[in-house]
Amino acid sequence: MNGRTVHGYCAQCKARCGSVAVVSEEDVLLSVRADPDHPNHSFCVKGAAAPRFVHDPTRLRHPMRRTNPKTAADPGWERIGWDEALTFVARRMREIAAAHGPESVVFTRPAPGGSHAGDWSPFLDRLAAAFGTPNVMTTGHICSWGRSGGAAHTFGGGLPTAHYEDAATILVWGHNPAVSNVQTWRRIQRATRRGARLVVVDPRATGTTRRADLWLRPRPGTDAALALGVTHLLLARGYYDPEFVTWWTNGPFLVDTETGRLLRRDGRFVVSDGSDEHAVDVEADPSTWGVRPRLRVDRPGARSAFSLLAERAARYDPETVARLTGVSEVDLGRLADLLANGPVCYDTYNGVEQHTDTAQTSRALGVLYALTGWLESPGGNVTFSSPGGLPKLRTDSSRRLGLADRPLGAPRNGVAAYDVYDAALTGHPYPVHALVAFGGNALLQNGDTRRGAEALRSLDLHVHVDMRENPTARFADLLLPASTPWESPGLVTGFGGGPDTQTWAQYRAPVVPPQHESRPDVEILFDLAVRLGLGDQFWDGDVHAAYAAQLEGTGLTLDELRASPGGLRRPGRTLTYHRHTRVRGDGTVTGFATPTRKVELYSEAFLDAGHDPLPVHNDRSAAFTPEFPLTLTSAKLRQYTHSTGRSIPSLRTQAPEPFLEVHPDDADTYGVHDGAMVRLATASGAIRLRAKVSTSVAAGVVATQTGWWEACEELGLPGHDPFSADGANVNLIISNAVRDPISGSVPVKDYPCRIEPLP
Ligand SMILES: Nc1nc2c(c(=O)[nH]1)N[C@H]1C(S)=C(S)[C@@H](COP(=O)(O)OP(=O)(O)OC[C@H]3O[C@@H](n4cnc5c(=O)[nH]c(N)nc54)[C@H](O)[C@@H]3O)O[C@H]1N2
Ligand SMILES: Nc1nc2c(c(=O)[nH]1)N[C@H]1C(S)=C(S)[C@@H](COP(=O)(O)OP(=O)(O)OC[C@H]3O[C@@H](n4cnc5c(=O)[nH]c(N)nc54)[C@H](O)[C@@H]3O)O[C@H]1N2
Ligand code: SF4
Ligand SMILES: [Mo]
Repeated sequence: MNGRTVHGYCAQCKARCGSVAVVSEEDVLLSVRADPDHPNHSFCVKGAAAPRFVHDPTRLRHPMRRTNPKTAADPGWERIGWDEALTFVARRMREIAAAHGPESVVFTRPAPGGSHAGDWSPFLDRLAAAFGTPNVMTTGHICSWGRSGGAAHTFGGGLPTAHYEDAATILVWGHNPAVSNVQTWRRIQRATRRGARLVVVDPRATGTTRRADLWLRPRPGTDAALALGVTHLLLARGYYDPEFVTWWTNGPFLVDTETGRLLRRDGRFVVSDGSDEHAVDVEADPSTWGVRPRLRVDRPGARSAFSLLAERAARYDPETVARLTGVSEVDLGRLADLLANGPVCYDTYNGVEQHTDTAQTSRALGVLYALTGWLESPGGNVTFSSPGGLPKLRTDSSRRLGLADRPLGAPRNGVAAYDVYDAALTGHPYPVHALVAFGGNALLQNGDTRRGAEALRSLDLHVHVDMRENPTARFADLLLPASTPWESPGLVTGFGGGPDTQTWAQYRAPVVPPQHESRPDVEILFDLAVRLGLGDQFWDGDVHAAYAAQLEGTGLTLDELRASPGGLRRPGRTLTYHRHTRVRGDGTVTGFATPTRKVELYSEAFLDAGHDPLPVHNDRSAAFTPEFPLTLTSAKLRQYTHSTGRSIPSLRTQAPEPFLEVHPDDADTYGVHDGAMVRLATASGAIRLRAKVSTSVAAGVVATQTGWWEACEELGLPGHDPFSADGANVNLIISNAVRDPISGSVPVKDYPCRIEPLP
């Protein structure tokens, strides 16, 4: 192919693969492939489809304003100019803030996991903060909270990164990296080739389970019971690390059996060495305590957290766990044996994030992992330092929607769509009047699609910036064309995942110029900030000055990065093993950033908020009635991120239609045939899908995908009406009413349903 080659990285999902693009003399993007010299040197079909994403004929071309009411099927888009559009938006945002407070303006973005929002979302957060609203709507409550915000209730920060390179046993729980992250999958495959054992916990057969040495297939939503069952075996068989647990967890701390609170003496926590009880200073290096705490303490009035955990876990004996989860006693024992064979690292994701007990499941997994003792060790889960980054603006988040109801949960990080819908429609706890959306597709990707549409119709101002007019954007007052990542700049100061990639930094110059009248999100954000009078917090609109600020502390300059378009290795260390044991200059020990400075086997914060301080399984079997006996779950497809990509022929040929995986026994029971259309119904409605009869799911479980709405004209494949029972929008039939009381997650991965054949 003729043309120039341009190095960069693909930002279409968070794998962020190093890329080499070929661009014609006319600035047409001809091809994109993996950069073999980049540490993230694998690629996927979505990245390879980049030329089509850029030059897709159905892209938005210019800013547009609605001329018809929001109840009309056709918005009556009218072309306008950028200046007019952004002047209007800034004026209306200021008016609404003056009348109702800045918190009545909500910002939103697509999930960085499946979009290029990672390139610019720090600036969106900054704009929200500078404007004075605590409300950025995200899908965090069903996406990443369990392994980031939720894990903080056990580890003090998000789940440390699995260090596959040196692991002997790799535990992947509720995650399918073979589809959802090619870089993680590359690492895991390299590790298994050198002999690491792979254990996967997933109710569905996937590319990841196919490579597993041990595949456990629990019923959806029973993961906490399974984790507690393994915990029981680790404790009963002595397969835990007594040193780590004694010195670095709050296991030895005594709990008042009356109140459930940790005992304190002069503000210090109390341990027992078997003869005496001692108050210990958790800020100090525990080797200076002068006492070796016992793990099991049971005396009248007080017991150790470890004893209480052991007692809790003993409720989950193998027979009980087999009954609750469907995992055999033999397999449960095998998993315990493999965990005894370290180093062990683990990763987890959406499979355990989308349930009514996401928070307790996150804790159950964290506690189980802590017992192995491999945290922050080579081949375990480790914390990389990340120099650089945008200085954060201080804001008051106390009025953030949802935070009063779930102070420990996902609202600490972002606002759930259902709270925005409620606020817009009921005015509770205060009204929402405006939505400023840089992408995202809330109506397709959250339950209660119809209520969501009603809420969007009620807004005084709704701006949507996107490459395409998705069904959520159709309710906007203004629709503004965004550039794809290939037309936008991007800066990464560490690619994450491993020591080789976390030290890699790269500036991506736009590979081709912005198409049509589109503009990169980062430019639009800076322009809007200046028009809102917030230019002083946005480097007076100079994006590259902001990048320079982001690079402070990295030892790199923007000029160096520009001169090395494929990226370069950042100086300095990013990984220190056993960082919790480090003693600082003032004599305090690093420890963990939890209230007890230890990994929390026992969470007093949960207790104080009215929740169980120990991990517990929430039995949802009563939700499954004779009317809705089957469990509906959902998963990602290799070809698409969420609701995007269906118009791209190279992708759509590979995954042409929405489908439902059905086990042969259920197909028999309900009269469903492979390849025939089925009606999938819940208490909230029904949709139509093509049945794929297969043992990929266990009997009693059906699985589909989200995000079906767009047509592919070239292949003659239709779109799907996301509001109709003739469509395939699974979130149309999922209600947000039942939630995890702690995190606010919704059971989109274990939802009661039934199936019927369609003529
Ligand atoms: N190709 C592609 N890649 C993506 C994305 C995409 O849309 N497409 N999205 C990105 C984003 S935002 C995210 S958050 C990640 C998500 O990445 P993943 O976590 O891999 O996403 P899922 O496929 O939703 O869920 C993972 C697995 O959980 C299993 N599962 C379902 N129910 C349960 C359960 O009850 N228990 C357990 N243990 N497992 C269960 C599913 O069968 C599935 O195989 O992927 C990112 N990468
Ligand atoms: N039932 C069920 N529901 C789910 C899930 C599930 O497994 N089951 N998964 C959940 C998960 S993990 C997630 S993360 C959410 C995803 O939810 P969302 O993030 O809302 O979904 P997307 O489809 O990725 O939204 C993409 C929209 O943003 C646009 N876009 C992409 N990148 C950019 C950009 O850089 N700039 C701008 N301006 N626009 C951009 C795209 O063109 C598209 O229109 O869905 C959640 N919903
Ligand atoms: S996995 Fe695919 S879409 Fe994601 S960054 Fe890599 S090439 Fe791009
Ligand atoms: Mo996600």
